[in-house]
Amino acid sequence: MSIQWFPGHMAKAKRLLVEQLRWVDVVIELGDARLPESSRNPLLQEMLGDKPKIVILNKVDLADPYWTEIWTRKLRQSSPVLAVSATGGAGVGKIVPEVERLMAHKIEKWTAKGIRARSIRVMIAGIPNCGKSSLVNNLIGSAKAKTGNKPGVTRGNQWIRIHDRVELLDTPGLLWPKFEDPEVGRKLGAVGAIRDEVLNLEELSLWVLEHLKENYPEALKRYTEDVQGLDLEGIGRKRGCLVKGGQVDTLKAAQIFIREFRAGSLGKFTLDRTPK
Ligand SMILES: Nc1nc2c(ncn2[C@@H]2O[C@H](COP(=O)(O)OP(=O)(O)OP(=O)(O)O)[C@@H](O)[C@H]2O)c(=O)[nH]1
Ligand SMILES: [Mg+2]
Repeated sequence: MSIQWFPGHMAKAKRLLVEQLRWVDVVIELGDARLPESSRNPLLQEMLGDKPKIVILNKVDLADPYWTEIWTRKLRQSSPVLAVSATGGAGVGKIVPEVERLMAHKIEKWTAKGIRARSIRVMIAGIPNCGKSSLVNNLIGSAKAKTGNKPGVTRGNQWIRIHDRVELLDTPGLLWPKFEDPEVGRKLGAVGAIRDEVLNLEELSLWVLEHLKENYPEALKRYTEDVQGLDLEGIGRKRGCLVKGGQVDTLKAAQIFIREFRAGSLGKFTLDRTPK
């Protein structure tokens, strides 16, 4: 599957991010809890250098709780980690206290120098569609930042005050130009970080289907009792994607299957397994 995933607006997003970084005290690196490893942008790690950082895994409501626990423990070895649901609200209350904890030392220094403490500036960065704008909205308690169920919704950078001492910068989602491991591209496609228009949805569905057969076979029982024999035809039949002559429209079946997978209607899944 060859994917054009680094369009012009993303190169611009990267430039903007680098420019803004010098005004920023803390970076929230937002990932997708279904991909605790593959949703972390290596480009971003490079750009951040030693800037204080909190890793937040969003969409925990869609991820397998067993793996969320394992991954948060693992990631916590290198930085503070929180697992949240930006739309459901779980864990979001821990974010501002964690930012304040990270900044306590710097604020003390400001005070010692007689500098009036200014707001803490927090940048929120991550792959497209991982819920950055939703998280901003949850933190301010209103729908100020535009969100949408597809990648590439936020285009410009936007500062928003979320607390009397904290300002947040919402940024456009950023991918990196080359996936060293093709599996990472498929995983990002599966969770909706790459525009569907550039994906081969049938191929992607088959890959997701294999992953579920292997790791979450129970989830596929809704389509058939013969889970291991399930294919797009079977899903299409169950979902009524028939064309003239009783043939199955496998593209339609793939679209429905991917939509159900992403929405969590099939269950809670984590695609990144054993931490390397
Ligand atoms: N189930 C679930 N859905 C979420 C959560 N957070 C965000 N979403 C959904 O994910 C989609 C993307 O959310 P956005 O907030 O627009 O994501 P973004 O990271 O700002 O996306 P870009 O601006 O395109 O990079 C929307 O449909 C949200 O409703 C969550 O915690 N759980
Ligand atoms: Mg956004």
